[in-house]
Amino acid sequence: AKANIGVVGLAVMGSNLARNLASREGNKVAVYNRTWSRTEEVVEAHPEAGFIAAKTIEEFAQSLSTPRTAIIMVKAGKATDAVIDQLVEVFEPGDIIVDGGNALFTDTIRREKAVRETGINFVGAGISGGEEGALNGPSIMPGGSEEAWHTLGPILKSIAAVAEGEPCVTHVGTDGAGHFVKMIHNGIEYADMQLIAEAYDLLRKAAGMTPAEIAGVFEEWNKGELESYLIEITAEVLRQVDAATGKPFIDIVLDQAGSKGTGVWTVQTSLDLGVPVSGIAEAVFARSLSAHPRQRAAASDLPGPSAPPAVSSSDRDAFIEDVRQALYASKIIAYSQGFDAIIAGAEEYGWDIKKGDIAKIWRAGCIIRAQFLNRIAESYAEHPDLEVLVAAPYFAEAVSRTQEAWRRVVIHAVAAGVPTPAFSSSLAYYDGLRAERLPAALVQGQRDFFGAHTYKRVDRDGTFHTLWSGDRSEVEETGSH
Ligand code: NBP
Repeated sequence: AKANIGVVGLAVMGSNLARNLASREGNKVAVYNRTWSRTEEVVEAHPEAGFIAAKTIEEFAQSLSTPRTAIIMVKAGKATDAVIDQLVEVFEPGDIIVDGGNALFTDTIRREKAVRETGINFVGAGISGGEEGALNGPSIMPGGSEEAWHTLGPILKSIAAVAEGEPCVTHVGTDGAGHFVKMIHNGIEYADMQLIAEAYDLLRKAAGMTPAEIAGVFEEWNKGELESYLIEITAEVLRQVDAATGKPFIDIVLDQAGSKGTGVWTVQTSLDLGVPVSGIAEAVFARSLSAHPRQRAAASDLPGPSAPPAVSSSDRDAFIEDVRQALYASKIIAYSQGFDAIIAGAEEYGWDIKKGDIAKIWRAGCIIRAQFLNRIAESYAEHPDLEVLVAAPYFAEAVSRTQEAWRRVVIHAVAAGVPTPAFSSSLAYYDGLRAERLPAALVQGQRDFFGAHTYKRVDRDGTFHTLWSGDRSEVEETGSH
């Protein structure tokens, strides 16, 4: 019998995804890996999967029923291009090539265009949830054509995570839409992690709590509106004790955060789109700062506040609750900014992205899975043309309820000298967003002064310039401005 689906690339992600596919009723899975010994290893280790193992790419193509459908899970970048080139040689028009790796969405747009010219379908699919998700059910964000989705949809639905009875997969939009949304997911993940880290840092340094005590706080928070996978695992990390030293695990880990680039991509793309994703940017910058040990050593003697405020034991519970509220408010801003980037990307690239559906497919299988996403889905269901997520009734109420605590926490952090870039920048964004007048008017005045960049007036249409080096009278610009 032939296979209805194939997987190319059998490292940890590919082999887990292949096993997930094989475990679902009705699937027969063909597998191929550049290095044959790896294929042998995977096939031998998982006889229950009934894989059809292909030694060559030609054999792989022959083992698939038509339309052939293959998911590529190789290292993003050149390896993906190499595999696509090989598959295009052996596939036929109507077949479907899926890239399930972490591709940059602009690469996906380029690849989709090139592959489409051969009559073969190309689908860039963001797959979230790491190894465990690949094996047991990831959140899947496929782009590509409607035609490809027709064949691919049922297969992806069969392996995706399930949230409240619904599979965590939706056809996000054409060409690179899926990888774009996966990128934003990862950006939001960066912001969420940084915000949680700042909450921890405040409880540790400003309130003097131990990692184990803070673990207890996160466990408590995980029962309320902050309930999420990231809060849950944070409690577990903070509870962990290092076997070798008996110290809290958190204290033996080098405090230099790594990254694989999707956070940077989110920020770079958002800069190009003109979307202020300040929470995500601060999260990326916080990792960058942490990873500069020589600069940090050079600055380590610089002074902090001479009289940092103390949190007395009687104030501790109130402080903890303030931090919880600040975390929730900042989190709302991070997601609001992430959805802004999705809206801007959809407009720029012509994708019809259903925001509520994106929130729904993130409810399970991925790192940012949380109850909270239901509230986002509901907000977009009630108000499909919502200008900005934080202004949706549910979130507006949540921010109104928490913003005083948020301010107290940022003030405390500044006074105590505890860095909270994501808390602080989210609050600044919030205050900027709601401001009736922004000092952007002054910036426009400065730009007009030194560069004759012109300005608009609040009281009438037109484009104006003041003759700053002349008699300072105003002239109206005519023509092509
Ligand atoms: P890797 O990213 O480590 O890639 C290893 C695979 O790529 C092997 O199968 C290797 O074959 C193959 N490969 C390479 Br390298 N160069 C190749 C080439 N020129 N031609 C053909 N095959 C080539 O694997 P991974 O960690 O399983 O990740 C796979 C994808 O999934 C990546 O795009 C990654 O970014 C993404 N990912 C996602 C998540 C997530 O949470 N969503 C987590 C981890 C990874 P070989 O055996 O012959 O060397």
